[in-house]
Amino acid sequence: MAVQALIFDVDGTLAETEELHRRAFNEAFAAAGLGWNWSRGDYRRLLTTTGGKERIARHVAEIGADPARFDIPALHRTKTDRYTALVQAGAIALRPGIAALIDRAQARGLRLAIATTTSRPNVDALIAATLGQPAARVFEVLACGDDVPRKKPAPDVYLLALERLGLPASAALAFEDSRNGLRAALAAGLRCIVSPSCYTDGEDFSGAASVVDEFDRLDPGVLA
Ligand code: XBP
Ligand code: MG
Repeated sequence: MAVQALIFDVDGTLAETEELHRRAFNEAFAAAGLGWNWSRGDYRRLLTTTGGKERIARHVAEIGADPARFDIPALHRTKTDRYTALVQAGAIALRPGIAALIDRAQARGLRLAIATTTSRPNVDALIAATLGQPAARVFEVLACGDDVPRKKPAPDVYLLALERLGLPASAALAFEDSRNGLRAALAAGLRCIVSPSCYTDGEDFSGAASVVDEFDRLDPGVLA
């Protein structure tokens, strides 16, 4: 079936956002007086747990602390506020080829969707800061982390995006940066193009329709 919709992951795919997330986590931890500071090495390991709240909970378990001592949702709200402020201050740009790919898709009348583990405010801030318009005006469907019971690598967020598009998986193409994201897309029955990001290079992308260094290196026929 011809491609009718493109479904994009956000973090690491639309933009190299994870360093900014890491900075926002550390600023939230400092503001709470927790003395935690995630290094790049810590974060690469913790990123295999998708979802910021789940990632904090994993850290609490790893340091052997009592989870009851922490208000993780409140800590994550502080982090999200810091992250969106950093994005709104212009700290991030789209990855090479992403804006052109969105333009090409729109010119061809393809429908656009988001399927992400991140929080909705983060998507709104990123698209407003990089494309200068509300995310809901660029993407017909926005399926985000808290919209589904199970985060990636579970297929839930991609299945929700397909349901809201009213399309079968065979009519859409997914774009991802991580093995967890690829697994989620494949489990939803989607073909998936992968471009590794700074925290996912070296992961196993078996099953990807193709793996490219950057999305500006895509075969023009990929939207056929
Ligand atoms: C990547 C994630 C998110 C972000 C942090 O999402 O796993 O958890 O790291 O965002 P994507 P939150 O599916 O877009 O690659 O703190 O809002 O979870
Ligand atoms: Mg990602």
